[in-house]
Amino acid sequence: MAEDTVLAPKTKLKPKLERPKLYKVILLNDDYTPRGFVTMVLKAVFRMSEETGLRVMMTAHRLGSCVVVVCAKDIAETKAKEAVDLAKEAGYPLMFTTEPEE
Ligand code: TYC
Repeated sequence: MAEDTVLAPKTKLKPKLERPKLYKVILLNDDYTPRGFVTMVLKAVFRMSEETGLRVMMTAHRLGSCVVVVCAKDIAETKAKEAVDLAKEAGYPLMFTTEPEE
């Protein structure tokens, strides 16, 4: 091997792929949206059972907010919009927000 041959490192450095950030969809309490409507939206948009929907709705009602689901950003934003749009159509101020998980 010639003395001026440059040897390439044997191991290739794999670029580490960052894990995509997960987002929380958060249900916010308000004084106007009927409990039954909130539960219906949770069942329709987030595929919750009656029991889970009731529990999540009552948690937001008592504490002010409740995490509904944790998922990829685009899914979180789409679901939150679907849920808010259903409420708007029905004339209720029900709000869902999204935020990145720590
Ligand atoms: N607080 C509402 C009421 O008493 C019901 C409600 C629960 C609204 C949860 C929003 O995220 C909510 N009619």
